[in-house]
Amino acid sequence: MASHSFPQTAPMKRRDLSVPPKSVAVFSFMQNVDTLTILVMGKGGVGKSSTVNSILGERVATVNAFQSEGLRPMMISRSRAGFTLNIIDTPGLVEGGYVNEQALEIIKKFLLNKTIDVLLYVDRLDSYRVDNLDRQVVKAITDSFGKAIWKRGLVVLTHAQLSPPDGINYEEFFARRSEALLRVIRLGAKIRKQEHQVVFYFILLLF
Ligand SMILES: Nc1nc2c(ncn2[C@@H]2O[C@H](COP(=O)(O)OP(=O)(O)OP(=O)(O)O)[C@@H](O)[C@H]2O)c(=O)[nH]1
Ligand SMILES: [Mg+2]
Repeated sequence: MASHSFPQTAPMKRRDLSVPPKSVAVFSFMQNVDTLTILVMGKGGVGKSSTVNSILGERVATVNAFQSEGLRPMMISRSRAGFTLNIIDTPGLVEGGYVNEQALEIIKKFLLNKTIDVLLYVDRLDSYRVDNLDRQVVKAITDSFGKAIWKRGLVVLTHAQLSPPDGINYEEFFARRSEALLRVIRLGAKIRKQEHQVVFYFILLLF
């Protein structure tokens, strides 16, 4: 499949919280394609499977509040009107404070012979810090799949219905959190600032 260039997507404003998750148009910028394969990755428990379910509007991926959901990636395919959407849910890349190399290896094997059109990198909006582990996760993804994967990258922020702390308003909290995440992605993937428009925002609204 040919590569696609994505227009910059503006972060949603607070008032858009009423938009039901299913109606978030992930694919509106894709034209003249009959298949789209989305890879969903991120740390453990950040809401990857919930994101998959939310995009499809079905409960296909197992969501678990209290434990990780095993190491098997899962591809779900849906076809309609000649268009096929494949979404690959993957195990968490960080468990117990470490990058899970075994999970990465399993994902790599699973992706052999598959073309990835979009990487959804999932993290929580309601976290206040980024740390070295975030950088290591991004580095691990980059080392495994190549820097070019980030050209197809969208950052998904879950747990988006929060009240920011310390009197910070929602827009500012969103801007600071997403800038911190983008910085760590740039660092981990060794993307120069001038190149950084290869990473686009996409906010997923759940609950
Ligand atoms: N409030 C809230 N809860 C969420 C959101 N997204 C996920 N959750 C909850 O967070 C928990 C973990 O979600 P999962 O979708 O299983 O996370 P995951 O990244 O797939 O987890 P692993 O596969 O174990 O790495 C579940 O209890 C979800 O219901 C969100 O946007 N808001
Ligand atoms: Mg999961």
